[in-house]
Amino acid sequence: MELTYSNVCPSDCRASCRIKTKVRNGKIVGIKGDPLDEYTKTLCVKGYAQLNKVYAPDRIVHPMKQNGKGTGRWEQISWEQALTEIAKKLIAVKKRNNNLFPVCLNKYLGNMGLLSKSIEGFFNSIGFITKMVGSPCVATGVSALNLSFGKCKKPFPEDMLNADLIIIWGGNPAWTTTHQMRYIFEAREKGAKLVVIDPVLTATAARSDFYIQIKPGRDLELALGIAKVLLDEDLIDRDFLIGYSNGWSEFKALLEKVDLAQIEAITDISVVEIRNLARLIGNSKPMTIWLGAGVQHTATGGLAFRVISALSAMTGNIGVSGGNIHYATFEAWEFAGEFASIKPAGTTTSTENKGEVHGHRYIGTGRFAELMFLEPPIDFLWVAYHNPVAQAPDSNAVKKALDSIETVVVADQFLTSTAELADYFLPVASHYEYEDIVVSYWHYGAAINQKAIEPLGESRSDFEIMRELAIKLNKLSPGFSSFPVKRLASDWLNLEMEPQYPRLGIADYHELIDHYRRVDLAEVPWQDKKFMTPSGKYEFPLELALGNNDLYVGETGIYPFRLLRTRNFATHNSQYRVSVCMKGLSEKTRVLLHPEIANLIGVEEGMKVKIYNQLNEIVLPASLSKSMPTDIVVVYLGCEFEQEFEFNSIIALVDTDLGEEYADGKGLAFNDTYVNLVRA
Ligand SMILES: Nc1nc2c(c(=O)[nH]1)N[C@H]1C(S)=C(S)[C@@H](COP(=O)(O)OP(=O)(O)OC[C@H]3O[C@@H](n4cnc5c(=O)[nH]c(N)nc54)[C@H](O)[C@@H]3O)O[C@H]1N2
Ligand SMILES: Nc1nc2c(c(=O)[nH]1)N[C@H]1C(S)=C(S)[C@@H](COP(=O)(O)OP(=O)(O)OC[C@H]3O[C@@H](n4cnc5c(=O)[nH]c(N)nc54)[C@H](O)[C@@H]3O)O[C@H]1N2
Ligand SMILES: [Mo]
Repeated sequence: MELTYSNVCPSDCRASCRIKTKVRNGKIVGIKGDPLDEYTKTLCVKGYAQLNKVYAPDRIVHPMKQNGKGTGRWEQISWEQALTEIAKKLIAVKKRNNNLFPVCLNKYLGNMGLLSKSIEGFFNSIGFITKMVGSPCVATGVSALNLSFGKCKKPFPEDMLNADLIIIWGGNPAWTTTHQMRYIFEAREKGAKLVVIDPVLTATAARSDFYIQIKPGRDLELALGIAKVLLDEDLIDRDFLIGYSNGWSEFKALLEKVDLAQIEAITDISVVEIRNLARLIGNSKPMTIWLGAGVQHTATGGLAFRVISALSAMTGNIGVSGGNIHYATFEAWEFAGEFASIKPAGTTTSTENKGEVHGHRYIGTGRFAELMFLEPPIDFLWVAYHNPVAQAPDSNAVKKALDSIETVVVADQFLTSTAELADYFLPVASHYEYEDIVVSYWHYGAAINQKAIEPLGESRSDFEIMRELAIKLNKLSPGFSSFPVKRLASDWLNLEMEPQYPRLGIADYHELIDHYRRVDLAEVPWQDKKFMTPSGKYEFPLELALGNNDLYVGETGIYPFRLLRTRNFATHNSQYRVSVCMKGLSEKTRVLLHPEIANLIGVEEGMKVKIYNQLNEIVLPASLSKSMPTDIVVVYLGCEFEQEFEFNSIIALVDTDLGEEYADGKGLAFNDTYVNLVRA
């Protein structure tokens, strides 16, 4: 018998594709894009590969215990044993310390389904713990836009069709946001121009009308140069500046002092080129800017975002159709907060913080070196929806921390490099194996994810794992957890979705099976020009003190090349790389460099290069390209399956300039890593 189900890809991705899943005799036999969703009606290469990923031979579907971290001596154990032992550890920690601060949660966005919040719910239910919070991804960018606009809003993705000029600044949608390319191409056919600003001639840059090869981390200076020309040549919108912005006169005074020759010297972009770009920006109406991950992963990324957004404000491109900033919006995620507001058993004193029970100890995500020095120290770590050994900066520091923690539990589908250092591996079900809901932070589409097949082997959803653990804890130590274990997953979904129902025009989330719905955010944000800042106006960044251009220059003396690790079309962060299904598709990991550098160190195409810095050294074959700048090298993220190393072991933990405004901690400047090269 063949049945069709509605699913949705829960990856941390802009697309959140709706999927139609064909199931025969309990097995998935086909997946394709759901035609109901005009935006994501076809899937990306990773999406189609999910069919193989679900049944991949290396997927782990039984709980396991490792006899000595990193030894590989795993034994299959029962859920009963796994949950009992883990529960006993938690009870012991509390007994020993009288609190649960030695328990740490490290979670990110490996799955954006609503039920993922059950993990926070569970930990809230047992007490105040240590949480690694913030975002390795958007913290800097969201903070910056929050400061400028009061809230990070964006237009409908289709609004790009109305633009006369599209600037893609530090992003590579041809690989990371493929669905959007259709609209970019269509806008171009209608006459819009496409500008790409990226140190690398990416697949997106290759399709642009104008490509600016910027030096990494010099976006702030380029944006200031453009703003200076806009001012000098009177390409500004006075009505917006006078009526709806704050701090313009100070910002203007600052621009008056900007020396274009100095900007040219810093950015290596000629004054002529800066002028041309500024004129294009000033004379194209409407103009829209896409802000990608590249800029915000640099030390001055936050300020750069603010000055780049100021280009839109100065030219009157805010609040107009075809204008604005395309980044992300978490306004689409205003759920009831049921999981977040679970209070620990027996607690009455708790203050509200961002709708969440407060009292936990917080530490920024990725800060594993600091984690090791907390007092009281961490004895128990739960990792879910995240692969920090592969993705956090300084992998060796992460490994050291994992090694030092008494009990590490990793919930995942695959034995990731983080899981290799766990004591317990809990096998989670794939999204085809339980019901959930995903709402997109890019196009605000809300989609149901139906249970299409039974969980493989003994795998369980994270929600079931947390619920069962709460039951087990209370059996061993009555009252340990206040998690409402009787509530079914569907009850939770209904409760969390309640505030969303009127915004989606539905009364029950099952209506999403047959109906395409988007959260009712405005197609074009800020049309009323009422900003959500304290002043109610668009805020220019006043903290900017010019002359202080070298906020962070890295260790360029010893390590002359800047290293960028960027995303690959065939992998998703660290995912798909350990899965056999992507072998052969994902290109071999190579270090991309300019022939001049290759010549300097005496290597030819395919020969091995040692990339090294203060953290580590890595050997990779060279791939030569004249399109590369002569002072940077690039490695594509997530291609290193079958490699013996973690690439992030050479990536430094460098703070960005912003992040707290969104996520209790600074963002991560992955792209401020410097290396040297030598023939291996
Ligand atoms: N296929 C695929 N899609 C994905 C992902 C994936 O891993 N694979 N990951 C998802 C996630 S988590 C995210 S955050 C998004 C990210 O989506 P994008 O923003 O498109 O991310 P990147 O590929 O990191 O692109 C960043 C670009 O910035 C450039 N860059 C680096 N440093 C600088 C700089 O200092 N200035 C400027 N102007 N540019 C710079 C890089 O060369 C790169 O081309 O993609 C999502 N989609
Ligand atoms: N050098 C460098 N490092 C970077 C970046 C960079 O540009 N350069 N980019 C950063 C960015 S933007 C991001 S977003 C981060 C991403 O870093 P991560 O969040 O670690 O991303 P993934 O590698 O996708 O890991 C997600 C993990 O969740 C697992 N998973 C999937 N579904 C589920 C589920 O339902 N339950 C559970 N328990 N697990 C599940 C997957 O199998 C996978 O192991 O990486 C950051 N790291
Ligand atoms: Mo990300």
